[in-house]
Amino acid sequence: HGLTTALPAALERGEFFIEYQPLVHLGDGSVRGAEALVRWLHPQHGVIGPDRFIPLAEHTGLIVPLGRWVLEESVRQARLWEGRVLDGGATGPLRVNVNLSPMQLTHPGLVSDTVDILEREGLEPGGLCLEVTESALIGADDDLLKPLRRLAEMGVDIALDDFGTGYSNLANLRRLPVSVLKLDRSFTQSMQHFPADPVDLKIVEGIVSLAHSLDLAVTVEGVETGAQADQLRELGCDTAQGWYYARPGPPDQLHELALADA
Ligand code: G
Ligand code: G
Ligand code: MN
Ligand code: NA
Repeated sequence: HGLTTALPAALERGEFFIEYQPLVHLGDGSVRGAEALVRWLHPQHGVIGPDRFIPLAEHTGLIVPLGRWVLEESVRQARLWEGRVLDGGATGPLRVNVNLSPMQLTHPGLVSDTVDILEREGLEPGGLCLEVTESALIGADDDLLKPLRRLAEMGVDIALDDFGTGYSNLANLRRLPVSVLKLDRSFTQSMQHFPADPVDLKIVEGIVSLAHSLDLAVTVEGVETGAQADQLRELGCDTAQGWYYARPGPPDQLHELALADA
């Protein structure tokens, strides 16, 4: 309908923008990077969230050029943060996480586009993490995994997003070129009540222990309270994201937070 047909012109006119939600190290509270979350500033409807237009862009294939724009913009931003935080005395660079749709995974230009963008902007591959949902990789064959494997070999991190929402085949994790598990928000929400459901605690504990034994880092989403952060830290999670730390916001929010605790 209307929004779908307006998407290509919106991309041409530069109506998309990106907000960044900080990723915080649970051990010491330092800001380590951010997830890039795209929005559409529609001239009539105002700001439209990705849940409303990403499915439309996937349906028409516009997700490929839109995703490439998000990647380019995010990598450029990570490079800008790098200069600002290192000059400001922070201990390390800020990394950027970018979401990939399933259709981008099967697009033949994924690896070369990513390499081109990293080289053009001058960002080390380790400054980028690509998030792929668990459901996109369920039952993935080698052809689908090959580009991700190439990127991982170059040093780009791959995160398994929304982990635990699909019918997780834990044994399958071994063959995926991922280095980060992003535990779905639903696990964090189950820790809202005190005492938390002991079975949920056991499940998270088990996932963390499995992830660490496979050399995967664990990021938790949707952290809204300090009590949740404490609980998740105790369970061994490495990194957290959520309103407790910051809402998604403009790029300057990130280096300001990073420098505030530097
Ligand atoms: O920003 P918000 O929390 O409303 O994001 C909702 C969903 O949109 C998230 O699941 C996120 O993964 C997805 N999303 C946000 N930005 C992008 C993007 O650039 N590409 C893709 N494929 N998904 C995105
Ligand atoms: O990639 P993903 O779909 O997980 O994107 C994160 C989504 O979760 C975004 O829509 C973001 O606005 C939302 N979100 C981020 N932090 C929180 C939080 O602490 N609580 C809740 N309920 N949602 C959050
Ligand atoms: Mn994500
Ligand atoms: Na997610």
